[in-house]
Parts: sequence; C-alpha cells; structure tokens
Amino acid sequence: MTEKKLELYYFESCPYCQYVMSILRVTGLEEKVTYFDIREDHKFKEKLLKDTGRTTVPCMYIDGKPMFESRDIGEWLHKYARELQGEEGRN
Ligand SMILES: N[C@@H](CCC(=O)N[C@@H](CS)C(=O)NCC(=O)O)C(=O)O
Repeated sequence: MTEKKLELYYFESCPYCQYVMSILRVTGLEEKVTYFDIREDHKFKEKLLKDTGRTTVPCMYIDGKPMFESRDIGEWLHKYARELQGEEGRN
C-alpha cells in the first residue's frame, strides 16, 4: 500500500471523536494523522462544510476522501493499521 494521507476533523468533547482517537492510540497510528479541531478554528469547519455539505465530526479524510461514521473510521483503521505502521519500517 502506498502512503496514505490521514486527516481528522474533530473536537475534543465529541465522544465519537474520542472513540476514533482511542483507536488511533491502540493501533499506534496517532502520529500518522494531522488533526483539525473545528472548534479551535472556524476555518476548519467551513472547509468541512464546503467539501462535504456537512459539519459532522469525526470526519477522517483518507487521501482527501472524507469518511464520516466513527464506526466506519474505526473499522478502516483496524483493517489497515498493520500496513500503515509497516510503512514506517520500510522508510
Ligand atoms: N454517527 C456519527 C455521529 C457523530 C456525531 O453525532 N457528531 C456530533 C458531535 S458529538 C456532531 O458533529 N454534531 C454536529 C453536526 O451534526 O453538525 C458517528 O458515529 O460518527
């Protein structure tokens, strides 16, 4: 698998976002993600709305393609965790 660009739109007190963060922690992928707190900077929320027509978080962009449901994001992370981690070893 080629390197994936992972970007998480979230805010701290959102439980669904915390769920995704917990999966990032257990899969060791925390540092592979760029984080955008939509409550910290309104521009992030505007970008999300402009791109997707929604402001729901969590939203994980995977190579620029948005994925919304925390459960789907969690499943995706578990599925690709090993490959994503493995990339580090090869670099
Ligand atoms: N089904 C979604 C629910 C996410 C959700 O309800 N997020 C809330 C924050 S905790 C939200 O973004 N609400 C604002 C909105 O929908 O515009 C998931 O599991 O990802």
